[in-house]
Amino acid sequence: MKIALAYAPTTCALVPFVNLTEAGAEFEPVPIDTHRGQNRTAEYLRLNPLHKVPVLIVDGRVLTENVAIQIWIARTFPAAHLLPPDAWEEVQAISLMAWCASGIHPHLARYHGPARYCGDADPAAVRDIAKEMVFENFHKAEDLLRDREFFFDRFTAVDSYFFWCFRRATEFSLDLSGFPNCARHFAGIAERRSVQKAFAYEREVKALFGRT
Ligand SMILES: N[C@@H](CCC(=O)N[C@@H](CS)C(=O)NCC(=O)O)C(=O)O
Repeated sequence: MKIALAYAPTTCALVPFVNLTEAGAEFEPVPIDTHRGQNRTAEYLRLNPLHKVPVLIVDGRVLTENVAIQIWIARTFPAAHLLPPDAWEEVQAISLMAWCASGIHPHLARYHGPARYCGDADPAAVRDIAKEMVFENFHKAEDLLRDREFFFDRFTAVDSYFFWCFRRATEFSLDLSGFPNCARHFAGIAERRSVQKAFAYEREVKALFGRT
């Protein structure tokens, strides 16, 4: 099986990179320079008309949307236990990934690029609201991670997904000191070999793209 992953530094493409690595899958990351519009070329838009990363290409077939990509990885590499084996817990994990994708990520995007969401209105107001929304969601995560190393009994795809959400917030000048459980989870996941490998690859790609 030939697996390729359209990847861009600092983006949510980190999540499938980490999970494919956790699964021991052989895959080829394909670096996409979104700052230079490589996600808007005709070739890329044929893969994903919505010009987003990640895109997973499996033997020429294209899969978009992070939640679906993580489920495919978990089902294709069951030995990695990237989703809990119990049916109820499995759907709880999918619910949490959907929450990362639709409940947290859009607010992070609004905080990062408020001007895209407000026309002529004040981007600072959009940013303030986005911050409130991010924090509301991190409070939920704070409860879920109380006295826990992972969201479930062991590492799952939910951990890498939430890890990316929290990491994105650390890249903004936000005071995250009110989220000690999230910060502890973040530090623990950051130590995993899969994440260190993803960070090393990210550094490589940033250098390739001439970014610091
Ligand atoms: N719903 C998509 C969202 C992916 C997404 O927003 N990716 C961002 C990077 S984190 C992106 O590619 N942005 C570039 C663009 O929108 O042009 C998913 O969950 O996979």
